[in-house]
Amino acid sequence: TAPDLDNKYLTSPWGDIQVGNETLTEFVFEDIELWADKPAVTCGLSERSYDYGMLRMMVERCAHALLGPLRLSPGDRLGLILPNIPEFAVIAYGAMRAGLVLTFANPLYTAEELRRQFSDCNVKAIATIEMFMPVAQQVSASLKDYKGTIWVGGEDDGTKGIFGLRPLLMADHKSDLPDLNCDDVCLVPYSSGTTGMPKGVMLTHKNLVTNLKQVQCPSVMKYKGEKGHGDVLLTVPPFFHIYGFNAVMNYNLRLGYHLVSIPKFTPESYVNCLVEYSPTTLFVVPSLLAFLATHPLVKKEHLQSIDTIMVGAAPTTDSMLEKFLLKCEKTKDQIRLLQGYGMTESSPVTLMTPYHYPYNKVGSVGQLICNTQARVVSLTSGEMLGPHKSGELLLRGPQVMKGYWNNEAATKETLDSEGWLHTGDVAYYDEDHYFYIVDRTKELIKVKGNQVSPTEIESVIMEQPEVADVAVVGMPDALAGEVPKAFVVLKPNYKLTEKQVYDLVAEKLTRYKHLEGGVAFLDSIPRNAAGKIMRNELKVLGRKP
Ligand code: AYL
Repeated sequence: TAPDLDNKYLTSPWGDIQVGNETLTEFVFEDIELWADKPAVTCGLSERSYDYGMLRMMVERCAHALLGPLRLSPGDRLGLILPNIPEFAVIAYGAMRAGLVLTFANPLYTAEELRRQFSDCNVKAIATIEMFMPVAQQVSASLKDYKGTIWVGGEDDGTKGIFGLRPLLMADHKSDLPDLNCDDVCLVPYSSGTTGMPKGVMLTHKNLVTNLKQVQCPSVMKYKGEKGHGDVLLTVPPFFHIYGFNAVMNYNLRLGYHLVSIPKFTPESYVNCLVEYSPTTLFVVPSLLAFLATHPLVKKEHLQSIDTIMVGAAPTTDSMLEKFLLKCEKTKDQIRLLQGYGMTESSPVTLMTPYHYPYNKVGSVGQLICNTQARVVSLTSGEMLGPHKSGELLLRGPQVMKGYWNNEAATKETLDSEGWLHTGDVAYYDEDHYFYIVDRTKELIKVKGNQVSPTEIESVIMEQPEVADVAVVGMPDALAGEVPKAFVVLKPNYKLTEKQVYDLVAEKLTRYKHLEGGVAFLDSIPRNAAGKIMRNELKVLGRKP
């Protein structure tokens, strides 16, 4: 199967399927009658659990309440500051059924990070839990035309515009639910894309539903069990990231599986879930695979129920996969280690290893999923490259975003006129059209699967009066994958210590964005003629002891 270079792109070996014309909530619950009494989503910490019938009823009531007492209108933005708890599903599907547009953020974000995102996309209401009520109140105070806060696990407080989720659902409000269009934007997650600050990624029902269908294509992803017949999935990827939201939560609830998750990862709570729920499938990021393979708390006995592990969101090494198999004393025939590759901008999946893939493809992120096309182009000439030649990966398909919210310039830079998404990743494909990710041309730093925008950290440091120039790059890290390191140029006669720079960032940004790679002072930042920071040079410099 030589690539047809004249054709100028590769197509999926799985062919094309019908794109989704359902709305997300409708699609997820389409087959629910087959498993209405089966557990849908469980909190592995509190053991709080809803079955499918209960979940759908709560979703329906939530949709009515959002348009009723909350006074939201279809198209309004709802911001979630929620960890992985069962009520995440209730509110997310309720919001989508009501025609609202969801945006979510890491609940450990600082007020500043949340304020920036939520005011950028005009959030009108926030849903959160008790622990984050103070930060939610702080953020909402600066939002225009704010309608109210939904307090999961809390009670009403009419004077402050606070609505307890339980009383909202118990009251069984009735409002007019709108007719929805599958081309409507329903989710705006934030991603820094190839450059700059995090931007709102406009995803439609069609984007998300089509991606579920593409991944579901039976030849691509197959679980041991039949639909809804007892497979238990343990997930760590957060529902507030596109991986956990679409590729895990929506995907598995659509198929009737039992989804177990924990709101906060600790080695003990995770191992406890392995023992308590005997999951058949794990969804992980590479740093969690490393945890399973190397942490002394995780024993061979804990891993016996597992037959499939899905790894995505950052590069995984072959040696880590081997270490994991050694730990469970299983062979590649007994545990399928599947990889997925994608971006927030593509809902997210574009490449996946098929359920049965040849052993000599270990290290590959797989093949193009249905309806997805790729080009690998030379970084210098932009020409389409043949097998085993590395270049920028471009992707096209019905799962690719509509564009960035309120940012035409960034949209134009990322989505070209022919609809190709410029990933900023360097990849090659082999003679069988398996893809391998080898590098990144974009600035993005990935810390334990989390996106870190160097621009965001740089802008915090730049605010300091002592600072003349700054550049942040990702340095390799055995556990986290990468960690950010800052290179700082001070103004003449000004002083700052490494610790002061570290603390400055730590105060403004959430934990995984802290400068664990260190701080170094330079006389100048290397820039090219166009003024662009030469990040590769800094990465080499940063490695020197
Ligand atoms: P974002 N290998 C190497 N790098 C990867 C991989 C992978 N398997 N997956 C994602 N990346 C990097 O928006 C790559 O640089 O989406 C890419 O451009 O947070 C960037 O991460 C996108 O980061 C799944 C499960 C895809 C998860 C995802 C990833 C969603 C992350 C398919 O099945």
